[in-house]
Amino acid sequence: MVVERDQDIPSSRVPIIDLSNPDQELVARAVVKASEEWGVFQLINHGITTELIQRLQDVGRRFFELSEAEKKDVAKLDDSREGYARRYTLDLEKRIGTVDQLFHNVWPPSAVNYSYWPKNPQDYREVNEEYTRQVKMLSEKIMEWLSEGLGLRREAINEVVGGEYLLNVNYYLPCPHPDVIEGLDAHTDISGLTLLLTNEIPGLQVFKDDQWIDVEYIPFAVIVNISDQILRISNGKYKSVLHKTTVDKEKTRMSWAVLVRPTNDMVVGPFTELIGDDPPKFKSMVYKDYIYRKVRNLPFVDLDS
Ligand SMILES: O=C(O)CCC(=O)C(=O)O
Repeated sequence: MVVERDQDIPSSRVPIIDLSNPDQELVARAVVKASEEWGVFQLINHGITTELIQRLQDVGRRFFELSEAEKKDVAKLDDSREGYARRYTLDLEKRIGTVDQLFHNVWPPSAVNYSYWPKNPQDYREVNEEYTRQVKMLSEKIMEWLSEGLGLRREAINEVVGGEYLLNVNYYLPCPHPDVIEGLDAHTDISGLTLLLTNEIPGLQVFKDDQWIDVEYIPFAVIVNISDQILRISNGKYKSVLHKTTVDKEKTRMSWAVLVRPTNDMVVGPFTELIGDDPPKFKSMVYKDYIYRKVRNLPFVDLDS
């Protein structure tokens, strides 16, 4: 397949980029353009095998289909980011958001706590470790292109935002009343970059040009969201995409998000090379302080100019 639609992107369609195109400079330019204009794109022929994706989705689905009692073996504890929990939110229009979620770190080994990884299915760990290896190579390639797109060394972005990888599996039960129930309410991701797989049930929407746009389901495509920390280090050149999810009336929707994020103590702010005569658009912040403010909805106006 050739690179398609990345030179002339219709405004209502999330860019689709074919990584198998031998012209890798064209691919790199398409990734940079999509990150500047959309903050989201879909990758096809990305090198992660269909078989591995099917196995990842199979072990994830089998975990969520266990009884509540069995899933509680990996329950999230109060002060932990990791573990299994059901999440409820209420948005400004009083719609209830609900999703079952499993979080656990997948890389580096020093950040991995296997007590949060399901023991059932038995091949859960092996499959997730192999997926982590492959998705990490893909994310590093994307970060190289994004660094070069800023005129920087290719390792520059990875050195700041590539410190940890956190897996978040979302399980959205169907609901016949989509007018009152949604999945995740509108948000941008706190991390640097998110690489997302979904099952065949559509439901992801992204905000662009004042409207919500459905992200079409492309089998085995990896959806890439640029997130807050890449927005900040690029001094606003790359967008952090606002997105939300809906639930299906009849079928369970699932997604697997790998969040590529700085280590807690990393100071994140615009690269000095990108600052010209104007003051930087964002102040530098320790990543854990950024998380603290964002999860509590504390304002950033005193920090971002
Ligand atoms: O389920 C999806 O498609 C998106 C998930 C998401 O936005 C998230 O995990 O932050």
